[in-house]
Amino acid sequence: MSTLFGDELFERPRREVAPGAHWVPGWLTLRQQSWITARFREWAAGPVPIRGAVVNGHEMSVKTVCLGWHWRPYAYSREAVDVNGNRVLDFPDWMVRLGRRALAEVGEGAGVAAGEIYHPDTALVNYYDHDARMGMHQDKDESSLAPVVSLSIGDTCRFRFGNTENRGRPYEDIDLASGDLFVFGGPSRLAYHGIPKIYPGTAPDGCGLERGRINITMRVTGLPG
Ligand code: MD3
Ligand code: FE
Repeated sequence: MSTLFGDELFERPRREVAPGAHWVPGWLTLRQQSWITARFREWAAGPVPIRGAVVNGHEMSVKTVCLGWHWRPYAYSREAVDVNGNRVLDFPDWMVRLGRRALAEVGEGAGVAAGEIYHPDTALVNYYDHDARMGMHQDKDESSLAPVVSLSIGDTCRFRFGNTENRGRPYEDIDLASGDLFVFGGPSRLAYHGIPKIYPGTAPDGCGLERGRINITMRVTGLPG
């Protein structure tokens, strides 16, 4: 249970987990979390409904809806050719501003080219029910190495942050809770990572989500237009 002057921000201090990988526990207020959860319900309804992407003939247990550009395994496109052919929703201006605030929070201007400002143009919004998992992978479908901004809402998960060489050790397991911010820039941008476990029933009252976990990752595709 979260309390005013509770110990959670002392037990989970912000830190740089690896060069360019910044973890800021409790960054979003509950009010922000519940507002974003309400937006998630709208996005999930369409024009491209939320779905598990099919990788090598297997549907992912994690369900994904996209903004700005539609992601399918190994490619981005404006239309969801693997779902219903509809164009995805625009990337919202409020989320561009939130992404810039996230980078400012961790002082990660370094991950963005000199003299440029962060301009995320796609967001992958993932939903994890209690039994959903994401295996260890790198995010390499973007042609830009600009930072990824990650926001978590709902149940806590175990996040496995690995190395840039392979899926195995060394890695560090971190519990990501509702409201946590993570920024992956610099050398961490190509690190292997995954979600081995969701902790059911750990979503805080007031986050807007009764069950499961939402994760938003903002990215720069590097695509034109
Ligand atoms: C480290 N999502 O959508 S967010 C993904 O919680 C993805 O839904 C997970 O991995 C989730 O691809 C993890 C944390 C994350 C996202 C992108 C990264 C970590 C990253 C890109 C590079 C390095
Ligand atoms: Fe990823």
